Amino acid sequence: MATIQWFPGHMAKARRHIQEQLKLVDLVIEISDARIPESSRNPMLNELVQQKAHLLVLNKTDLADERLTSAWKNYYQDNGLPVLTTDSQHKQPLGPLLKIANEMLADKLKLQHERGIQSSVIRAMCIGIPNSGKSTFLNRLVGKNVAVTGNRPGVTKNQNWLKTKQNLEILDTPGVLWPKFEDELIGQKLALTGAIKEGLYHEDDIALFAIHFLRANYPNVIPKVYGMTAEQLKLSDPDLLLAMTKKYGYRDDFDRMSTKIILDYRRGALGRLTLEQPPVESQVIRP
Ligand SMILES: Nc1nc2c(ncn2[C@@H]2O[C@H](COP(=O)(O)OP(=O)(O)O)[C@@H](O)[C@H]2O)c(=O)[nH]1
Ligand SMILES: [Mg+2]
Repeated sequence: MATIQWFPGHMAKARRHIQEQLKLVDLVIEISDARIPESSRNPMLNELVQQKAHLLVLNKTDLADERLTSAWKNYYQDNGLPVLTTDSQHKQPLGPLLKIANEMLADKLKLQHERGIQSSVIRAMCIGIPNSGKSTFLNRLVGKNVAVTGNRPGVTKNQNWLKTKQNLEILDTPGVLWPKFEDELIGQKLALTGAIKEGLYHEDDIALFAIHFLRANYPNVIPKVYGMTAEQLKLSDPDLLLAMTKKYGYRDDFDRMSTKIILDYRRGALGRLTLEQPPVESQVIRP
């Protein structure tokens, strides 16, 4: 589905680039989309990051199901991956990020201190698939504080650091990695959330996926948002899409209706809907 975006050559290049950047940082901040926490992660990232401190940011929580966001957080943390949940479009994540980062790197910072190194700067980089919110997150972290510092000794040329108000510096260019596009269902979730470029999927396929998902998981949405009747809800997914198209006065232009459904989902007009769930044991509510 989205294979066109990532030729093997592009992937190898992205990988090499990130390997170079990784040498410069103490902490890797992986950004994924809280609506599809697992599907919006790069399949190779764990292997690339290896022994570096690695934090997962579940971003766009304003659009995700709160209960499932905390379930996903439990799930990753139970598996040894620290998690920060945020909505970087509206919230300032610097405070919570610093707290976690300083905890994660406590040993290293203590060692530096013992060696008489006064500055306890943490160097970090953001990595994620396209559209997960890397730029938004970075902007929010550094705000107007974009005091870019150029080439440090031993630092790759043209690699600039963004300073935050505290002891955190971040590479100005986030690492972009490809999503897990080989699985059709994952591709559909990526397309619905906007991680795949327009033109690389058919709107009607994605709308049908959305309709199917909504009926199975959030059955009130279609009747409530689109005013479909109990009788119409007995139709098959494609026939329901046609009925919705007619109701909106789009005649037989189901592509137009499909685009509407997709955009409605993306802007949160269908509610806060997460498209995938962690294993059930992570879904137990914890204090
Ligand atoms: N609702 C919401 N939208 C977000 C959030 N973070 C980013 N976005 C939006 O998601 C889209 C992609 O964000 P961007 O930062 O460009 O992603 P990048 O490709 O990873 O750099 C933009 O339209 C952002 O406004 C968030 O936390 N909540
Ligand atoms: Mg960006």
